[in-house]
Amino acid sequence: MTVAKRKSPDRDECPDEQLKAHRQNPDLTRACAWVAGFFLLVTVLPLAAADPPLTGPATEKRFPPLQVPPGFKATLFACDPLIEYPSVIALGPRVGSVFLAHDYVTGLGFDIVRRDEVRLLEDRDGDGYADRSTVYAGGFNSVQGLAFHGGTVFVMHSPLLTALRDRDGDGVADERRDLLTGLGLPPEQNLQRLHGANGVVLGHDGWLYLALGDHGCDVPRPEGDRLVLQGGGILRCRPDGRDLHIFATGLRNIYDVALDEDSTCSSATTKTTAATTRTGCITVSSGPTMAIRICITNGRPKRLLP
Ligand SMILES: [Ca+2]
Ligand SMILES: [Ca+2]
Repeated sequence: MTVAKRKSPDRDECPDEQLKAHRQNPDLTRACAWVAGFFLLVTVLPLAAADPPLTGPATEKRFPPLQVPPGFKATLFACDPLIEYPSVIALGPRVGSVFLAHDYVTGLGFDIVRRDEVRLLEDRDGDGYADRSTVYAGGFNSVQGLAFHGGTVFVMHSPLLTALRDRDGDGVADERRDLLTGLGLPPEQNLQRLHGANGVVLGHDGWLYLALGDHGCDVPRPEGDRLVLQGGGILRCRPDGRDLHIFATGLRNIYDVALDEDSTCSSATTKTTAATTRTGCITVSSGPTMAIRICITNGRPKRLLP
């Protein structure tokens, strides 16, 4: 049984015709080849330029490596153009996702030319590098505190504490409520945009802990009265803004707050004298023996005194 080979027009016919044409007019053939090559380059180069990932092993070479303790590894999860002017981050709704604030209000100078955004940053293919950045919500003052818990994103942006939710799961907030106002000063009255409302964290006890710089607060409480604090401190309220009260004072100008397993708050502060400005840590213990322990060093916490 013989099988007839299928004749390929590309391999058998075209070369003969091309050879014939080349013999008749070699200059024209060479010109056509150059034109074809040029269009091939024009077609391929933009595709190649658009393909490289926005963040990945290659982009890490743009930044000096971090020095980390033995057993740790630091990688660059995201950089520009995925993110710009990042001020705070919080864990996101899925593995490999974080919420992040773009602080244009502080990052672009004294004039407010653009309001802040909360973005959802995602590593969708699981390679350890972010590959998508989308606007979750916009129109904020200088965002300096962010927390995600139970489907709600809490945003601290003086003078507001705002709660966001994405009810339909499309990655964009569709519900927004200002829970509190009067935390620090609005950006129009505070050109440096510091010393106001900053860190927010949801405690293991169900309370929201709010860090406040030394601009203090004057908050109309949902219950109908006001909470006034002169100076910095840590406030506490329910996740819907009710029951706001002062958790700790005497902390001067703190920035951010963190909790350990015993709901002991830690924060950072500065102490300025005529000669120096020093930064250190504060711990605030709650409960029946509530105590404030302050230890200010040159950036290195010492053993805290009772
Ligand atoms: Ca990725
Ligand atoms: Ca939505």
